[in-house]
Amino acid sequence: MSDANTANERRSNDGPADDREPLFPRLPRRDFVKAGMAAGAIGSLAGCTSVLDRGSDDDVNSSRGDVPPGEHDEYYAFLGGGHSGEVRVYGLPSMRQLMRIPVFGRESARGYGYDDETRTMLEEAGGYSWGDVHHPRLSQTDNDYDGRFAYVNDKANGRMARIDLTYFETDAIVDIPNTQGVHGACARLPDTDLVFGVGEFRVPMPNDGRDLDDPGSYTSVLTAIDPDSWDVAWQVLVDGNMDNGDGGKNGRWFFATGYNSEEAVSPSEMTGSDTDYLKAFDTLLIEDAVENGDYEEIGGVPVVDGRRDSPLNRGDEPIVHYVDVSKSPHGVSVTPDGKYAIASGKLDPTCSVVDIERLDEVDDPTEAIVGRPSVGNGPLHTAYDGRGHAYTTLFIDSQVVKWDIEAAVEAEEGSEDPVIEKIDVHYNPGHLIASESYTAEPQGDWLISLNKLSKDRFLPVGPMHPENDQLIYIGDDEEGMQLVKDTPAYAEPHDASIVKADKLDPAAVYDPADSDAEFVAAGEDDITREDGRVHVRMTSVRNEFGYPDVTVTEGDEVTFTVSNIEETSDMLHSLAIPEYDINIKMAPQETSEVTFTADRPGVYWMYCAYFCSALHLEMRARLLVEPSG
Ligand code: RUQ
Ligand code: CUA
Repeated sequence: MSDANTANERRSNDGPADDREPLFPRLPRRDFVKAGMAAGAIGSLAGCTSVLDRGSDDDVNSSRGDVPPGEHDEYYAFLGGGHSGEVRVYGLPSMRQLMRIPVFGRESARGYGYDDETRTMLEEAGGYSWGDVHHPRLSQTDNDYDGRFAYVNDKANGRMARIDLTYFETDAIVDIPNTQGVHGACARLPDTDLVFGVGEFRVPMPNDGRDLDDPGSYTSVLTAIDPDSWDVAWQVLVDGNMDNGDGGKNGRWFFATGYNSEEAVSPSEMTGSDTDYLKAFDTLLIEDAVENGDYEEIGGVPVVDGRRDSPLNRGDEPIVHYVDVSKSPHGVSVTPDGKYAIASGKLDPTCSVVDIERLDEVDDPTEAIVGRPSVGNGPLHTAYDGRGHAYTTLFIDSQVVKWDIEAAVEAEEGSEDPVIEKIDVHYNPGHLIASESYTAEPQGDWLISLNKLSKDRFLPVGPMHPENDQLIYIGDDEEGMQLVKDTPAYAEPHDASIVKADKLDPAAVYDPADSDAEFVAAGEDDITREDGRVHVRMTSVRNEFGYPDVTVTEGDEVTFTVSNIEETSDMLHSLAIPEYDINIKMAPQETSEVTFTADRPGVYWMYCAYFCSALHLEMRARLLVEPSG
């Protein structure tokens, strides 16, 4: 770790290399140094971040990864959008943003949260207006992507959501009881028969006003969700905070890192201990416990006690193995061959390599740690290329380190020998992801480093900077890692998943049977009125709605069911109703529905908000609300 002197020396090297006026004022160097503060409360680590001596041009290869206009990418990348509450879809290697999928917040271009179906879904999932998406994971069959679903967490409001990859749309959200902050999101593999949400913040159980200031009694839970019904199947109560998670590849193990084994409530107390737990959940034994009735029902779901002193953890078949790993581990990921779970140290420069099979053989779970290489400062997350290499982000050093997994098992604890190479990234990387790293067979060509800070990399846009997702080519072990692209990203991507494009099969138009509402075919437009309820069923097609005028009475409850009867892909329409805060979108063959109370008399132009043809502006109709009485 560099000391303060070094940091000062580097600071004095400030400024452009020549005397020309910079086009844009460079940031004062102290702002760069501040970046290290992002290490959080661990202020003493702040000086470790240096931005000078960075990014030698040798490591840059900007011609690789070109995708000419009109050509398609080889991969999709799904990135968690952080507190924007959405998932972003990029093409790889172009890093072009292809789509945004709103998940936990309303989004008007898609009518998400505006039409009856998605509005009800958001309301039933707690009615929160935002979420914090970190970890998009994709469904797998036989440890390979099957193109069906993506799953994401809401760290803020303790929810998990499912995205249908036929339509690239959120199709289910569950508001998880007994938890605050669901962080890690992942599945039991090989066949995604359970999806997990890793509870982070410890709270009283149940959190109903009891034990307010008795932190010792707070707990966190791991939640298992049925991937089909999207209901909570069971939960396990554990000691300490949890953080990230990953599933083993053989249908049994699930791993979660944790910090705060101290069970404290202030940052300084949370980092007191030199070790924290990696928890290895034996999900089959937990399912047995649920089956045998060894649980308590809390918040409507079965909760199994997995705390260290639980009767279920006595004897030689504990349901949760508490593996002591170095201080406050953050990321954990299972190697493609399913042999090891690797936890990254965060506040310790090592990664812990846990031999999964050994968990059954050892008395002290800590003996299952078979390697502990020293990789650099602030190791956060680890990805794989399928050639036996691990790639770990070094948050404090602003680097990605490539190291050899088996060499780490051979080497002495704390050895730097397994390290093959480091590349500078810009700056302070959180997650990284390699192509299909979460499957049994990663391609080993591309890696994205999701950097928290971009600082000076882009044109300044005010005090809030974009983040920087950097594309790195890792396909050539001789040449080494090559930085290919910087991509500015709106706050704030966390984890990502990269999948071969041909494993997905997105629909070009809707199957009318997949809409909740009944399709309105050409010529079937109709209006029914009954007891102050008006139901308008109408079509939309270039360049008109089924009715040029709809007249209702002030106070009526009005439902518009609108089908887009186009069969041409990419020909969307919407129904926007000004001053009623409505915009619902209809993709080809899709039917959307919106219900509202017409409580303001007057004329309201309903229009299509998608530029669908030369007569798009003319695509409108009047809502006439007659004064009552
Ligand atoms: S986390 S930057 Cu929410 Cu996956 Cu580590
Ligand atoms: Cu339809 Cu514009």
